[in-house]
Amino acid sequence: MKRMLSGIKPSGQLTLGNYIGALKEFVKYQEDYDMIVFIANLHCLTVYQDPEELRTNLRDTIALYLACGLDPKRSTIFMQSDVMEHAQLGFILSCNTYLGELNRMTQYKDKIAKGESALTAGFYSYPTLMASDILMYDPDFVPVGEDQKQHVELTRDIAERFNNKYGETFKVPAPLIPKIGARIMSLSDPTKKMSKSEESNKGCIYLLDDPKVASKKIMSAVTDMVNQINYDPENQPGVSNLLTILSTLSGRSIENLVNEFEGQGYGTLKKAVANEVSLLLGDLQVKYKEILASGIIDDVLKEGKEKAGRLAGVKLKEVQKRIGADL
Ligand code: AQP
Repeated sequence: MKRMLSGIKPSGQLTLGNYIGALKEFVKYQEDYDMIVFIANLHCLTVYQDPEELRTNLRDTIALYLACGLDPKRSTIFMQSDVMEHAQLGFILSCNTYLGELNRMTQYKDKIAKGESALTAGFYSYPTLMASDILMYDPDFVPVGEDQKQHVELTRDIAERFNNKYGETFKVPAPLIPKIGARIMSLSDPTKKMSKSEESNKGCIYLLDDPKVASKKIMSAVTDMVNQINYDPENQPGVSNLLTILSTLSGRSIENLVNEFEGQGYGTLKKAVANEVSLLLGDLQVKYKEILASGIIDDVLKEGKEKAGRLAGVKLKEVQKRIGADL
């Protein structure tokens, strides 16, 4: 069985973007792949997190993983910081990564372009930790949103470099990008990605939003003056984003939706999106509450830590042997 690996950073409440671009896909993939899914809590620390909030976000993230349908019997679900080999391999890989490569990472370049001066060394080097998260488990595929493709490309370069220097050690993974929904945009600024750490939360639907609040955000989504429902991300990004959300949640093709809404106003499309999103949130939130009440989260994490820890222990030993750190 081919292996797939992915993680989500609990740097805030999970969003509809995380659901459509990642969680919904993970649940499908677990049917056909050996899925390894982790909660990337070390990655959150690149910017300050309130410890109490981080703890809450961690618990909510795991509960939402399970509520979305990830099955701990089929998939390995664990917390990154529970498997200490990640940080150790991350350092070894950072010694096989050039500064020029890190300087070219989009997220770093964006922050520099915005003139941010208080960036941490962890933020600068986190792509090497991400490479470690991936290469540790020899996955065949890494499912990612469009914005994360660059990280998988860097990971591939690091793996190839290491393999050339020290001998075949890591499988070189391929990114897997969903055809639709790889980039859900902000409702208030559809030229920007919907992000959990967005400053104003008007553009972002959180999976734990009250469905009424979520509907309001959708009804106020920014559209355009064209007054025609077309799928045209460049010229009509807001309307195209709404169509993408509706298509991914309803399972209907965009073409089919464009035909159905032909000649109708944006309000009708928004209502249809709000209904679909409300149904999703209502269902997820019932399951989320049941999971929190059942107390299974600790058991899931314990089992995940053991399963992932076994694989990581073997891989790190192999790496240590390759680099001569195994006396
Ligand atoms: N808007 C999105 N559309 C489609 N996919 C998305 N993903 C995130 N946002 C969208 C996908 O979710 C997975 C986990 O991402 P993450 O939460 O670990 O990191 P991120 O992409 O940096 O998410 P945020 O919300 O933008 O976090 P902050 O604001 O903290 O930086 C990935 O597969 C990602 O592509």
